Amino acid sequence: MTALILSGSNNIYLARTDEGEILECRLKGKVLKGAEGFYNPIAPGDRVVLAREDTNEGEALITALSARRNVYARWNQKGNAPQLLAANLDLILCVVTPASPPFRPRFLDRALLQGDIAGIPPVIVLNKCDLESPEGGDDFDPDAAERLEDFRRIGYRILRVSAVSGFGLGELRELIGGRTAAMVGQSGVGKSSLLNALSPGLALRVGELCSKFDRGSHTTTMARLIAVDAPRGGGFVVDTPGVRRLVPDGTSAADLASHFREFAPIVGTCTFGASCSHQTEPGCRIMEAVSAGVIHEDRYESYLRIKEELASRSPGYRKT
Ligand SMILES: Nc1nc2c(ncn2[C@@H]2O[C@H](COP(=O)(O)OP(=O)(O)O)[C@@H](O)[C@H]2O)c(=O)[nH]1
Ligand SMILES: [Mg+2]
Ligand SMILES: [Zn+2]
Repeated sequence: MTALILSGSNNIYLARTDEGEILECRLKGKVLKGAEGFYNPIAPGDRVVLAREDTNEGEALITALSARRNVYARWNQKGNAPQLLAANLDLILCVVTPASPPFRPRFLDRALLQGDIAGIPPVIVLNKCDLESPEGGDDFDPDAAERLEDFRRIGYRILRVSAVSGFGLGELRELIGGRTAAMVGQSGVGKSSLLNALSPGLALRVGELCSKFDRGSHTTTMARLIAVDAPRGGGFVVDTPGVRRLVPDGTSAADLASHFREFAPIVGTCTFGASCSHQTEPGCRIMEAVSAGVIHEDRYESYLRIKEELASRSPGYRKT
């Protein structure tokens, strides 16, 4: 029997079988083929094969993992391994706010970068639009507005919503319909509130199941996949826990520039070609683009910081 993983922690997973039954699952044996090398073997969005022999009512064993289309991961520094946040996604919803908490473009750079590495298209979701004053004044820091406008300029779609007022939720629902999406964003931006606003009944049901099956406090700290009423047969959204730092996984210092959307068409045109570090060389088209304002200097700063992180990491990164 096959099933979709909804959530998991401490080697206990919740899975929904194709017949719609929710089962509490454990891995059969220590090793799961296809899950090697990751900090955590299974993530919400994974499809698995279950067996029910020798298990209690409502329980099953995970015997196999279906091949993944993609994974949205981050580098877990403590574990020195990539950590899965979600698998088999059609869309990354990068949730940000104009205020409370303040807009953090560097976090957004990282969330967008990881989407590019994984080959999963992102949409920027600006929640708490009810906090924006009409003049763009008090609550929405002008620097944040300017940075957000630059993300639009380089080609990212920005969807303005409010979980509180309901503004933009129809458009968000339309976007999610028929897809599996993951919400990524700092703690407090309103990921859980958006999910509850989109699907109050369903979110509540999943919440009840989590508290029934999960021991202790893990409920609030784990990613969970939730069904949302939406067009095209509905959608699934993974609510990822508040990730404080998003350290990229699946690229190297040398490949990093090609994963920055507005850098990508320029990479390779530098005088020193593919060997250009984009930091000191004469004839560097990336640095010229920064001077010309084609690349925002904050994006270049993000690029340099992430590159340094990648360069200092042990070479055993996962190649995607
Ligand atoms: N004003 C306003 N507050 C919101 C909105 N969405 C969420 N909040 C509040 O922001 C806080 C954090 O929300 P939560 O959903 O827990 O954020 P998460 O950590 O990203 O899941 C809560 O106090 C929410 O009530 C919104 O659209 N507007
Ligand atoms: Mg939350
Ligand atoms: Zn260069």
